[in-house]
Amino acid sequence: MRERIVALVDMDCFFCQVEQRINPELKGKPVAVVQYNKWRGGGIIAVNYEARACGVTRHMRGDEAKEKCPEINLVHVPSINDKADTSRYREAGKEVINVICQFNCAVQRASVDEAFLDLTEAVDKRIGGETQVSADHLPSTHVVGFESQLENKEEGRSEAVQEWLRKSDASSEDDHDYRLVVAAKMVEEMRRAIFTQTGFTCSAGIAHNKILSKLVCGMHKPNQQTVLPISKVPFLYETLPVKKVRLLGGKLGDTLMEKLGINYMSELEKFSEAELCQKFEQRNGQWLYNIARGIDNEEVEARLIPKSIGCCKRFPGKTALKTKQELDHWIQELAVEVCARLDKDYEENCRRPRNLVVQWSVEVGSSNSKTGFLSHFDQPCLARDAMILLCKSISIENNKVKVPIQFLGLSVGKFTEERNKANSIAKFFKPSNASETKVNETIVSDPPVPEVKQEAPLIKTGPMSFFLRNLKKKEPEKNDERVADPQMSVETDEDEKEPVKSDSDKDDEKDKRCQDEEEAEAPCPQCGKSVKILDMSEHLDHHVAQELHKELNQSVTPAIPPQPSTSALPKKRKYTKSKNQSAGGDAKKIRSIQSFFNKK
Ligand code: DCP
Repeated sequence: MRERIVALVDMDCFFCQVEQRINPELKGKPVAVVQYNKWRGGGIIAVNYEARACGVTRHMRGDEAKEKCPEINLVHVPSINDKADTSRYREAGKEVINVICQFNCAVQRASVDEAFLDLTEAVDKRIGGETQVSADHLPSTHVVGFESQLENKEEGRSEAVQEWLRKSDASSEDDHDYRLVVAAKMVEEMRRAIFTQTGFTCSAGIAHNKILSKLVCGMHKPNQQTVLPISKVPFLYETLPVKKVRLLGGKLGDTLMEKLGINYMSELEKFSEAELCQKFEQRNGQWLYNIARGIDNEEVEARLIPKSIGCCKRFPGKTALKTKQELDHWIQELAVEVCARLDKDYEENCRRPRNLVVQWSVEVGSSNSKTGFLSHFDQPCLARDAMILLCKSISIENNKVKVPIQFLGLSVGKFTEERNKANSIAKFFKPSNASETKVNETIVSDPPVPEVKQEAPLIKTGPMSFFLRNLKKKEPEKNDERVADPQMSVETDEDEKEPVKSDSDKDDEKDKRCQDEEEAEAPCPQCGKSVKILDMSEHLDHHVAQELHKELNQSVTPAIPPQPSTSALPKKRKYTKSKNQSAGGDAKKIRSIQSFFNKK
């Protein structure tokens, strides 16, 4: 199998660059972006490289930064109703993505300021017509394992790149390195285009997979890129602490180090696959065995829009939320932001979320979350549902919260596209030839769940718009390792940035959260059967289909095949054009319904 070529593009001190573009007077000066609050000048969330040179770091308070670097410019994140407004940074991130998309590769937005790119095909296409790549084409490239002894850094870098180019033979059968050479040239061009079109600089990591590209991306910052030839992985691993690897920054990394008694990635290679599987379960074991050899099969998932939309706020120290009213107030505030962003997202992407997640922390180092099924997208419903979800899980007596809340987050996710609105199952049965033709010509990969749900007679929403009443409580709750740092009062885009944790921690947390969300179950309001919340839409969809099926059966007579059990529901259904569907008529519609059920 030919090796994938993956790049990670990460903007340099992104929020600072955005502020410097707005106020060009700040260019070339030390700048930090501060999430302002009254305690010691607020918390710093981004520091530019000039300020870093003076010793200013993220997580310092504004006052501390001033002590370190008196000439520093502290720019406050804009806020609305005491809540950070990060929209200018998100918009700037989109501009960058638009430039990247000009380069015809699969792009996975990984956060507000970084994206993974799969350059495999683009590189293969280029190789056909590519003339020689010279060091001049790679003016900001570094190559792991190729270092020069020259004192002058730039001369040393250039000499090392030339050495790498000499060794990467385009004509050799093993052309892995040559493909990386071509990719490096392409990423140089892309980064130049990003700068020309947006004014922002970025850095990049180029390797054969996501984990490796992420590992090397930050090695030479700002405004540079680093390539990792596969043959140099052992060299890199020799001094690479286990916890630096994406997905190993959290609990798995700790357990790994403890159980195997290792500190560096190179030590992991000594363990057999069987040993690793026995100690860390099959899936983890195999993954560990592979990653110890620089192998990671995770694809770049072509995705330009976030998987979830959310926001959060910290309430450190004395500001912790102590009453039901305070909780209610902040849930309302968070819901305003989520809904505003949801509306915008709907306009841009025509999709609706299926679930709602409330997260909270009562102490540093602990985090809890609850997931509910979401059917209404307006602020009052979302806030009410979130409040119900939260109150089900925390202790409140006489309106007092037993253990004050230090962190609160709201997010919605598991989006369903409504692009095929006109093709909803309900409309499928409408006797309009025009709409029918349209339906028949469209391949629908995911049924348009929300409309159908609302049209279905039995699913009308009561005072609660999702199935909280009987939501199963998952124990224990304190396994979602998010750290809430009382020193920080940073609000971030839940999908995009975690305020206080390393990237690897973030990935681990996300995995855990996803797992929790996937496991949560609730009884179906129609048949009472316990169904995974994430499968609820599809399950309800099945009821809708049954209802429609029944209605139609009463008006027309053809035989209908037995209905399938809900467990036979596939994850995704494809409605393809069948011969029988080419013209209007009830009998033909019935045949379509039959095939709908038969496919299950
Ligand atoms: N961010 C945030 N809270 C954090 C971390 C980051 O709000 N705890 C925001 C500010 C950053 C942006 O996200 O500018 C991108 O974060 P990065 O971790 O990529 O860091 P920077 O882009 O600031 O710097 P670097 O050049 O080191 O990537």
